Amino acid sequence: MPDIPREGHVERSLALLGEGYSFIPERCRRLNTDVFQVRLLMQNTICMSGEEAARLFYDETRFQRERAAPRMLQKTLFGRGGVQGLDDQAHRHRKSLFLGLLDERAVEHMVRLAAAHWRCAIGSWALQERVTLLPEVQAIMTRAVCQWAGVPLADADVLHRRDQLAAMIDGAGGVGARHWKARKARREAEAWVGEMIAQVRRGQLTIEPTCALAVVATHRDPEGALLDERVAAVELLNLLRPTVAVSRFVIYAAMELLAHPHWRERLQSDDAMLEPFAQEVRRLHAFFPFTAARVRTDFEWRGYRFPKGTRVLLDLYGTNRDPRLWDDPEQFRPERFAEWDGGAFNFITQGGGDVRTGHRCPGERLAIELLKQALIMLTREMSYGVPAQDLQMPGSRMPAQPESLFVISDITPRR
Ligand code: MYR
Repeated sequence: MPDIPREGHVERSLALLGEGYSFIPERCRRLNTDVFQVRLLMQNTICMSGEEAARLFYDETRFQRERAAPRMLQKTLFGRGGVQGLDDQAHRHRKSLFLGLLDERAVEHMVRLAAAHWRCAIGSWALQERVTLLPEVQAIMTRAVCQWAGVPLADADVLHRRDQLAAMIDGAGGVGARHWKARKARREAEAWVGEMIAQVRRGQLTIEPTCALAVVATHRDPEGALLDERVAAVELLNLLRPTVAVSRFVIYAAMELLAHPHWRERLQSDDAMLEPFAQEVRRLHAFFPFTAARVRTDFEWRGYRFPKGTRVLLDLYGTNRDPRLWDDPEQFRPERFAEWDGGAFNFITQGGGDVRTGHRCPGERLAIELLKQALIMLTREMSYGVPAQDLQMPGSRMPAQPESLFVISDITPRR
């Protein structure tokens, strides 16, 4: 049996951090393959890209999530004991907690809350010469998701909590100061929401029993036990943090509106194109570059052997730009979504497969709706200028962001 193509035996973690989003797709192109192996984080690691690779990756008889996430991501982005690292029945049970909380009504509710916070923010931006959009939108999302979740958040604390939630995302792909800031943010945020969970359980915090804070605090595992307080904190943060992460899609959307002014005009009145525009933003800007699993038992795929225990990375970013799946993949063309087949494995910004049973992100619909609503705000409810600034987004920077964080000026509410 041939060996999976390999790029030497030398440790490549620094190359991964240096090359960022292009690390997997560029090697697939160079080695002319959908699968290759490389040494990362001192372990032999299999990297895969493309629709068929995604289909394989989400086959739970072949892959598990336990011990899949690198430690640096556990300490920053994910925490320990959360839904991302569970398998089988334990995963399905925990996942049902998220699916129940993020149903259609919940999405509508969060979008309504976000709209109200957008309107307040636009009013206050009008009084300033310039504002930096990424942290501003992160503040809007922080307010909206905390209100939705029943998490008490005083006005005076909004920026502090926003910065903590944003740091866990920002530091996930960083080393040095960014990484340490993210670890500190996670420790502090877990303590913050952990204390709230304890208060709910002791009956010291009276909240709506259906809100996310109460539901997570009282959730029981399949054996009927309450979640460990720290694990409950990790899961509550799994609702708060990714909602704040949607702010990045908003910034990428603002950049695409700037690059394609005819779309700004079109979205002012064409409701039907909000979703295709949002989807095209998410396709091109999959800011979580890859996701990880481990081989559950030895198996063979395309004549290659996948040994049990090997870490496998699935290329989310490159699959979304695969020329076998997308015409002119580098072009921003929302119309392509009129013809998209809705495939579960060819557009995998937030994972692939079936959201109800597998590891696809349960907040994907929420992300799309929050992004559509942000597009309404940016195109219909305000006008603004974009002063000269450095809008470059180096592909080596994970998660991606424009250098300037997108500054806008001359903001006028239009409602
Ligand atoms: C969330 O779970 O909060 C949403 C996704 C956030 C994505 C953050 C992307 C970080 C880049 C990770 C690079 C990994 C390098 C080893």
